[in-house]
Amino acid sequence: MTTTTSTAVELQHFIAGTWHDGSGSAFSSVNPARPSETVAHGLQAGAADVDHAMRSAVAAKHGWAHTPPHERGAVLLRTAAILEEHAPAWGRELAREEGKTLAEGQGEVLRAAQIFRYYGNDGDREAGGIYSSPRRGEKILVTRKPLGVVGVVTPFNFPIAIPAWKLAPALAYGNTVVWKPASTVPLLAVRLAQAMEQAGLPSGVLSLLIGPGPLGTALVEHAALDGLSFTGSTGVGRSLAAAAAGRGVPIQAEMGGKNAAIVLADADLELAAEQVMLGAFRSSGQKCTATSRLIVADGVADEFLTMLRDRAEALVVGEPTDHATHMGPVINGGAQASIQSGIHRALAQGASLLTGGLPYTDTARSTGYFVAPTILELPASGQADVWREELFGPVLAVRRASSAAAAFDLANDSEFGLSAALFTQDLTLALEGMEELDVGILHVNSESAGADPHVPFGGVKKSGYGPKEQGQSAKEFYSHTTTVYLRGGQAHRG
Ligand code: UN1
Repeated sequence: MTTTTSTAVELQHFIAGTWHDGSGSAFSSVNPARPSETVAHGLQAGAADVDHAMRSAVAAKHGWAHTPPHERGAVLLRTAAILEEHAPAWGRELAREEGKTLAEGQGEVLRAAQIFRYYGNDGDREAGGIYSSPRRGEKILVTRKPLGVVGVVTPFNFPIAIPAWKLAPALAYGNTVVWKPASTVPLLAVRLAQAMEQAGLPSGVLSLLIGPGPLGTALVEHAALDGLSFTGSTGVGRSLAAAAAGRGVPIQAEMGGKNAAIVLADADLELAAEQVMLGAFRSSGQKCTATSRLIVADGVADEFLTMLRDRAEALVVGEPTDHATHMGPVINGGAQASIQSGIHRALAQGASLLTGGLPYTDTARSTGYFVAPTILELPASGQADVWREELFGPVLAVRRASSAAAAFDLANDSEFGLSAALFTQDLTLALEGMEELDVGILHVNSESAGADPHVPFGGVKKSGYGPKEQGQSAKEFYSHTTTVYLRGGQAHRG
């Protein structure tokens, strides 16, 4: 469905097994490193397209739910192979459209393939349970069935991996899907839908609609929707959750984080410095799991902050598709402005700037949406919005702690509880951290970001709403149980 003009790709929407122009207004995505360069353009999907997609998902629902799980899995496995084959090219497109580095872009396409492979094989694993009954001649079975039509709303920062970890389980467990990706990164969404089309996904099982936020609202308000999975900002997640709750639709919403790295006095500082850098600055800090707070033990703070500053200053920031680059731009001008204003506010509230903070002045970077890797040390007390609010950019806020217990308290000083990274070589302190830190994901001696398809992913406190993602949690969200009391059809003899 796509034709490449000079550089820009023409976008269409995938509905009922074919590619259509949208019924909405014109839009385009741009390269955030060189915003004058259009990556893809087309017409947005509109409300009529949502209805068309939902009707096609309803029409396909029975057939897909009754397709043997092994056959559904085979489509996912073929998708994985197509993603692997195209990882070099699509990873480059991802870097061009989203701004993460080439290595991260290509790695992300391969990660999507890995997720499809995991769920592609899940039909061959257990599909329920069998229990004994307190009554003679009876067994109790717990079977699983799909929810039906599931809406999927995904953010810009992982244009193919986050869609993969929603679409793959939704489809593996027999749901049909209507998917709305972030309109800032439509091209990779198109690539993923093309891969599934080529893998033989039956018509109507997946629809892709590209458009602005209100499309997500139209989805959640559609009478045929049976479930919704969302990843994105806290504000949008809460409003979709409220709308879904009002209609009795189950929702899974993965939202904000203000994730801390805690470096205790006994930590291996080289290891910690390397991992904190990755956590804070990879993908320009645009991960819900990124490290945006650092809590460092008093005794090692000066030494550690010097190590960190030197490393941050050695990062190569620039063109994402250049192999030497460590960090690219942020997604758009709005994000750049809001991150810069968060930095200014922190300085006005008494933070001291360890490195970064200022806009780039060279021609190449000042025309793109670049933000310098920034480290801010905060005063011991007082108001500091940067300690609480997610900036979603390459900004690390630092506080010092006088003891491990004080460090854990500081880490918990957040309405969010997605992930944390704890650096220590002391097993007792690691165990204490496991007990004390209120997070959904804890990394001991590794960076705060990262996820694997076979284990639960998601936060506690206000980071998430509804069931977590991945592993067993995905099965629990994307299917429901039917408890079957099973007896034979004849009078019980003995
Ligand atoms: C990761 O840490 O590699 O939106 C993945 C996000 C998360 C995914 C993080 N849902 O950043």
